[in-house]
Amino acid sequence: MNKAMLLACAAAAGISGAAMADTTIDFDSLPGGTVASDQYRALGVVFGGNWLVMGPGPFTNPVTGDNSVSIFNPDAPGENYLVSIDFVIPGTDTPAAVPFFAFTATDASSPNTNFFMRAYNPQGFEIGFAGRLVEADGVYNPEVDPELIFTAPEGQSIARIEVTVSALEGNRVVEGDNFRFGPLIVPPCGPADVGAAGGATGYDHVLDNNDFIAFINLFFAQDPLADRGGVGGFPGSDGAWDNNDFIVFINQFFAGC
Ligand SMILES: [Ca+2]
Ligand SMILES: [Ca+2]
Ligand SMILES: [Ca+2]
Ligand SMILES: [Ca+2]
Repeated sequence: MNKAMLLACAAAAGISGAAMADTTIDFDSLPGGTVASDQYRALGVVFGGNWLVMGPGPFTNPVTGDNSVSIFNPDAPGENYLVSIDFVIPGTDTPAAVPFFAFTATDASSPNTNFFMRAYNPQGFEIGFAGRLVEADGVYNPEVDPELIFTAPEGQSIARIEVTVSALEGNRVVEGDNFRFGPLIVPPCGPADVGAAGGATGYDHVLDNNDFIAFINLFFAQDPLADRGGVGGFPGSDGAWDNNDFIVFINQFFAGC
């Protein structure tokens, strides 16, 4: 391969990397000893449970920078433990979702500690997981500490992650670094969320007048999205656009998110 082709390949790789628009939380901006919780809301992430920032120090195993994060039960390190991650629209309480996440577990207190990250969609259903057994060698070694990556199946997204640390014996502590995810999207607020600002067709995780305007437009355009009711006002499409569709839409609207 000649030099021009190499440069072209490098440029193409750079473009595809940038297009992913992912975000990495490296825990390096928080002092060691801090529990990560709400500090990354501006990035769209809220940590739940004991995500204890570690470092800098000789017994810390970060992937990048000086800091890592450890997960364990602060009251009983010898017990199995569960923590969580919820995605939000940056700086708000509005739920959000992502198509993928990644995290690198770098060390454990006990050999063969089970580390699992389970992904839940905006409706609360588990859609998959990433996990592995983590050794207790006391070092970060990329050859044995690969980045764990989970990508949502086609048509799905990840709103919440539950992380478990478990082992047969010894302390249940897993250390890791670089929580990576993206890009954040706003999931619909239930089936009635068919409108956004200005009455435009779409969704914005808010149920308001815009959804009525958008629904009425969809109805008169005989859009399949508006055919959601049949005889008797029961949910389901019947190939007719009539009063039954309004009954179902109004019920869905008042049912909320
Ligand atoms: Ca770090
Ligand atoms: Ca390791
Ligand atoms: Ca809406
Ligand atoms: Ca109908």
